[in-house]
Amino acid sequence: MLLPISLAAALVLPVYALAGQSARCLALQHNLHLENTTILNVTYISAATNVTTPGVCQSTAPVTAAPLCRVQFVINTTSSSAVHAEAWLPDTWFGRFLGLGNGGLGGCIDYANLDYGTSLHFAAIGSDNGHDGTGGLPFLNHPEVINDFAFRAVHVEAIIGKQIVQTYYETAAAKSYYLGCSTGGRQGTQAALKFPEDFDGIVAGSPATDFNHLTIWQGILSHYVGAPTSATAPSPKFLSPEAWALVSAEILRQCDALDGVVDGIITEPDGCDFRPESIQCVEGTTTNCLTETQVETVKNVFTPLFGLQGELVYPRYSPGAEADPAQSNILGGAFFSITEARTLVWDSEDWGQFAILNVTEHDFSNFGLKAVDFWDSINPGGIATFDGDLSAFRNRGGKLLTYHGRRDPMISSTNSKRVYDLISHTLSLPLLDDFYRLFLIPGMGHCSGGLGPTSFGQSNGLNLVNDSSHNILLAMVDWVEGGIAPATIIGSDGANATRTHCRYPMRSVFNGTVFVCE
Ligand SMILES: *[C@@H]1O[C@H](CO)[C@@H](O)[C@H](O)[C@H]1NC(C)=O
Ligand SMILES: *[C@@H]1O[C@H](CO)[C@@H](O)[C@H](O)[C@H]1NC(C)=O
Ligand SMILES: *[C@@H]1O[C@H](CO)[C@@H](O)[C@H](O)[C@H]1NC(C)=O
Ligand SMILES: *[C@@H]1O[C@H](CO)[C@@H](O)[C@H](O)[C@H]1NC(C)=O
Ligand SMILES: *[C@@H]1O[C@H](CO)[C@@H](O)[C@H](O)[C@H]1NC(C)=O
Ligand SMILES: *[C@@H]1O[C@H](CO)[C@@H](O)[C@H](O)[C@H]1NC(C)=O
Ligand SMILES: *[C@@H]1O[C@H](CO)[C@@H](O)[C@H](O)[C@H]1NC(C)=O
Ligand SMILES: *[C@@H]1O[C@H](CO)[C@@H](O)[C@H](O)[C@H]1NC(C)=O
Ligand SMILES: [Ca+2]
Repeated sequence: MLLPISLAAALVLPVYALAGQSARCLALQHNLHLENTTILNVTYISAATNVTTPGVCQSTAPVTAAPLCRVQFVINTTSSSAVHAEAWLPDTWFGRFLGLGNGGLGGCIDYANLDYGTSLHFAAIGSDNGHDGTGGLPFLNHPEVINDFAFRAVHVEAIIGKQIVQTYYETAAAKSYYLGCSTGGRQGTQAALKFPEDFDGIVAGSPATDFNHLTIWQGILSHYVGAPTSATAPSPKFLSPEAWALVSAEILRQCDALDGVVDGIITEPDGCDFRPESIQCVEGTTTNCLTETQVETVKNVFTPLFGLQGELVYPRYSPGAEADPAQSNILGGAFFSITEARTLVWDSEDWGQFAILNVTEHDFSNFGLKAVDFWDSINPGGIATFDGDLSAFRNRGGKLLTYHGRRDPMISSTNSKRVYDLISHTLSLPLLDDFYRLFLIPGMGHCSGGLGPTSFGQSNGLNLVNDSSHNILLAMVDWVEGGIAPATIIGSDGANATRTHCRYPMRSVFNGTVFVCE
C-alpha cells in the first residue's frame, strides 16, 4: 500500500546519477558566491572512508554513502555570530534537500545523519548551531549566538544549503525535509513556527519544546534528590542506584500489567498512579525499602511541576523512565549538572548562567520556582518554542511528524501530548491529522533505544527495515510527495520483534494477540 521511496522518487522526481563528479565538486570552491558565506573546503569523497571533522565535538566521522561532494562553509549571521555548516552532496541524488538539527546545548554538526541522509540519496546539510562544543559558555554576553541557537542556524542552513544544492546539481531541490531529535526536535518545531517556507516535511523527535520550563524542571528535579550531594555524604533525600532499582521494580509491579502484557513496558505511563508508600520501611526494617524522606522524593519526581500561582509549569516525569541509564543526568545527585566538566548533553546550570543570568559563577543551591517568571521574562532568543499557532505552516501544505519515547528520562513525553493539545486548541482543530502527527513510542528512551521495538529510521543506524511503513523519514517523503500520511509507524528491535506505534490521541491497546491502535 505504501510506496517505497525508490518508487516515489521515480514517480515524482528525477534521479540524478552523476558520474565523473570529482572535478565539478572541486570547482565549487570557486563557483559558489553566497551572501555572508565563506567556503572553507571542498572535498570529493569517492569511496567509503572516515573523514576528519573540525571543532571540539568529534574527530572522525564515517562516510558510508560515498561517492559524494563535501562542502564545508561558514555563514556570518551577524557581525558577532556565525554558523559553521557542511553540505554532503551524493552523486546519486533523488532531488531532495535534508536539513539536520543538533542536540543538547550543542554545538556539533550531526555527522551521523549527514551520512544517513546521503545514504537515502538526500543532499544533506548540518550545522554547528552557531557555536562549537557541547556547553553553553559561548552564549555568555553573545545574544546573537543565542539567536543562532534558538532559531537562526537551521534557517540559514536551509537558505544557503538550498543554494549550494542548486549550484551543484544545476537544479533546485524539488522538496525540502528536516530531521532532528531532542534539541533537534525543538529546532524543527521552531522552523515550522517561524520559517514555514523552509521545509515541506519536518521530522521533529522527542522535542525540547517549552525549553525554559523544561530546563527549570530538570533543575528542580535534581534538587528533589538533594542535589548537589556527594556519594560520601548523601542528602537524606537521595536515592542510590539500588534504591531506584527498588522503585522501578515496584512501579512495574503496580503498572506493567495495566496494558495487558507483563513485559517491562508501561504503554501509558500517564495512567500509572504509582504509590511509593508500599515500599516505605516499616518499624524495624532498613533494607530493601525507602525512608519516609525518600518516599517524599519519589512522590515529588512523579508529580507535575506547578508554579507559584498553581499553574502547570511542566508535566511529570514518566514512571518507568527512572529505569533508563540516562536518568542519572537528572536524578544522579548533581545539580543538572554542577559537577560535570561541561560535557553533558545539556544542563540547567549552563543555560541559567550563560544565557539567562550572564554570569560565570552562580550558586544554584536555592534554585526554585522563582525562576519560572524570571526566565520567562527573558526567554533568550525566543527559545521557549511553546506556541500553538502553526497555521502558516499548515496553510502552505507543510507536514510535521513527531515522536516521543514513553520512557524518556530527559524530556517528559507527556509534554509532547501537551504541545499537541496546545496546537489543537490554538487552531480549533480537534485532530491535527491533516498536517501534524505525534507517535508515542512505548518503552523508548531519549530519541532511541530503551525496551522493545523502538527503531524506525529516526536516526542513523536505526533504519532496520528500509521502507516507509518502518521508517519515519521515508514515511514523510510519501506524505509530502505522494499524499500518503502514515497511519502508524512500525518499530523494530533488531531481532524478531516489531510493534505498531500509534498516533496520538489513539491509544496502543493489546487485543489478546498484538498491540493495535484504537
Ligand atoms: C534504502 O532504500 C534506498 C532507496 O531504495 C536505497 O538506495 C538504500 O540503499 C537502502 N538502504 C539500505 C540500508 O538498505
Ligand atoms: C565573516 O566574518 C569574519 C570575521 O568577522 C570576516 O573575517 C569574514 O570576512 C566575514 N565573511 C563574510 C563572507 O562576510
Ligand atoms: C581540505 O580537506 C582536505 C581533505 O580532507 C584536507 O587534506 C585539507 O587539509 C583541507 N584544507 C583545509 C584548508 O582545511
Ligand atoms: C572507520 O573507523 C572505524 C573505527 O575506527 C573502523 O572500524 C572502520 O573500518 C573505518 N572505516 C573505513 C571505511 O575506513
Ligand atoms: C547576511 O548578513 C546580514 C547582516 O549581517 C543579514 O541582514 C542578512 O540576513 C544575512 N543574509 C543571510 C542569507 O544570512
Ligand atoms: C543577559 O543577556 C541577555 C542577552 O544576551 C539579555 O536578554 C538578558 O536580559 C540578560 N540577563 C540579565 C539578567 O540581565
Ligand atoms: C529470533 O528468532 C530466532 C529464530 O526463530 C531465535 O533463535 C532467536 O532467539 C530470536 N531472537 C529474539 C531476540 O527473540
Ligand atoms: C488482533 O489484531 C490483529 C492485527 O490487527 C488481528 O490479526 C487479530 O485477529 C486481532 N485479534 C483479536 C483477538 O481481535
Ligand atoms: Ca506492559
